[in-house]
Amino acid sequence: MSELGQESGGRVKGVTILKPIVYGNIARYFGKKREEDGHTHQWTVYLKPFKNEDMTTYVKKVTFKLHESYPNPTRVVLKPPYEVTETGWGEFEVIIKIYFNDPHERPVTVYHLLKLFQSETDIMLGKKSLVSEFYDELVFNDPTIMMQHLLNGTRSLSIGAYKHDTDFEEKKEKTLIKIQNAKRKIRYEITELNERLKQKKQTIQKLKDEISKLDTPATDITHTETLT
Ligand code: SLL
Repeated sequence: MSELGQESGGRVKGVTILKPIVYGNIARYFGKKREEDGHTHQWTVYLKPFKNEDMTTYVKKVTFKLHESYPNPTRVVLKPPYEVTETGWGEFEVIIKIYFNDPHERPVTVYHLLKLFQSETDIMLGKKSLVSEFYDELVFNDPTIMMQHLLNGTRSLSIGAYKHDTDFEEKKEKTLIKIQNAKRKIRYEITELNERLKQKKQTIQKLKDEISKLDTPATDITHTETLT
């Protein structure tokens, strides 16, 4: 009862629900610049569940804000697949905003840098299209009762795991190794800096000692001078 009291605003305190997502874009080069508009690529920007679930249970709509050079840049997608397909010539940041079925739940914004141009190696490997996608998680803290029901009531779309272009398990391991290496490097740098700090402190102390040795006779001189 107290958990749902007026003061809690109808929220279930202490509950956190995670919804893993994948967002990104695929792009395909035409092979040449199109004469009529100078466009070079077709691309699709998307948001999808990491797991195989029906997001419509809790998602009301997803908007994709494109570069201003596109007609009506804010594209609204009411049902899956949450995606926008376009053609163009340049890369820019797409602002993806996710709205929920419970109006008390604030929309979540995700930023994606639309990628069109392949790396040299990919071109040499003869890859025709590229994928630039990322794993993330929607985090619902202290959800409303309605939202809790919606989030827990998602249905699986089909049997079997969702297949992504990116091997996120591999990416996870590689990222973990990168983080561990970075940590090691930082630890080493901290030790180095601490060692230098220690030496500088010793130098300071040495100089202070020398100053204080000089200080005593100096006062005497001043004294003498004032006396004369
Ligand atoms: C750039 N800052 O200069 C970016 C902007 C905009 C890309 C890229 C639209 C083409 C159209 C299009 O490709 N815009 O429909 O006019 O690289």
